[in-house]
Amino acid sequence: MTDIKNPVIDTNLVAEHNAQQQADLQADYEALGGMLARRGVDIEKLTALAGTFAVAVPSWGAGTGGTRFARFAGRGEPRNVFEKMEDCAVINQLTRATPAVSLHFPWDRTDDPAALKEIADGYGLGFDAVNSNTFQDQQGQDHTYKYGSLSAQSGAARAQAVQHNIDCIELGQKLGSKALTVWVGDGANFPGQNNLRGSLERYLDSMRDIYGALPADWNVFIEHKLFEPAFYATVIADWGTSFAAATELGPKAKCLVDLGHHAPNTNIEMIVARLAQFGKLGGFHFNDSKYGDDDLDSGSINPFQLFLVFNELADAAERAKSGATDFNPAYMLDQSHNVTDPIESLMSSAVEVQRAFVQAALVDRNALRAFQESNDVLNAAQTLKKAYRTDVSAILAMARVRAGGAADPVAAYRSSGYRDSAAERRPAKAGASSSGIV
Ligand code: AOS
Ligand code: ZN
Ligand code: ZN
Repeated sequence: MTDIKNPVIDTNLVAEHNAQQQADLQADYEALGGMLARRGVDIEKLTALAGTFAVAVPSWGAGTGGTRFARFAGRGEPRNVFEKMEDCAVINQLTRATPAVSLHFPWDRTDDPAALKEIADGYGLGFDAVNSNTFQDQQGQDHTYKYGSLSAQSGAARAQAVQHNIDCIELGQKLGSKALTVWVGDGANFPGQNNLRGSLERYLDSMRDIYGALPADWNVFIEHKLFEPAFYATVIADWGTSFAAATELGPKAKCLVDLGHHAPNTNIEMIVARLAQFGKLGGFHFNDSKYGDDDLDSGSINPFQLFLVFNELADAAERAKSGATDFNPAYMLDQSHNVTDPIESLMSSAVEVQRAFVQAALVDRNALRAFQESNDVLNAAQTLKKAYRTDVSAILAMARVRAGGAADPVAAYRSSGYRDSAAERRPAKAGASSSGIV
């Protein structure tokens, strides 16, 4: 069991909750174990594997999100990075699947990174990739990003955006991060607004400066997105451009796949396979969507797609193992919670991503290969479905309980009364939101 020095939720409450669930969980676990044993699968191995899973929580996801129409504030929302960390601590304490937080600057900027790190340590939290923000202007900023940031025509705006990214790296270093994620909204709303090639050339020049400031053990993740806020042409619109940019920059530059950043029906698992094949898969922003960059909870719309993504990741991990190479993409959530309690959404989303990870490990890869080689299409497809249809909930719950988390994180959270106490402790700041349209 991983000990957390300063747990936010009373550990007795978690223990009581687990004791109440114990008999049912044990029965479900044994039934599943028996079924898996008949398939030649050892449930204990899968439970141990589930315990290794980790996905980072986005600090901005702890606040209620919004759309371009409105934001309906939630009760007890975090008002600063320290309160966001407290919420993230709850998520990890109960799920034991989110031991790191991905910060976003300047939203989460602090003058006292040492204090932030110390608090995070107490919660048992580390820091994953830090995110820069040049998609909105900040108060008192000299040059606007209205017409772009890293690719802007204005050299002064570009220099300011480069410097902001370098500042993010420096702050991230103090916190123990090892990567910078760069997403820019740069692009054009009208044909003719920008020279399409010139914009990418300027973006690359700026990124070269940022790349040059990366510490030796850091990576930079390039996040592509089809459209929004640019509605005609986005500078880093797709994985092809992202791949070209990452290749141009060098080995420390990799591509980040946000599941919501593609045209509807895009075969995202194939993008994952391609990037993994060429050593450029840096990480993920997990979420789900129906139409565009909806930032819905992971697995809420298309859980089969999430499973197929993890099926490619499992394949890539197996290949890396046999080739004795490294394969370690960063897993992060990037969601906007408009109508749910963000803590509940982030906990259940982390569990959904973990579920896909475990289901992918259930795929009988030898059988799949044999069916593929003999062109037994139906059985190849059924091999994937068999793993996907297996309800691994008891494995996930058992892994949580063994690690000190809650059998049912949402139920335990609700019974803790955390949201009520947060609402009392954190009266809303009028008109303020450090999260926003994502
Ligand atoms: C924007 O659409 C992206 O998903 C970025 O990852 C962004 O930095 C994040 O969503 C916070 O706004
Ligand atoms: Zn994202
Ligand atoms: Zn997005």
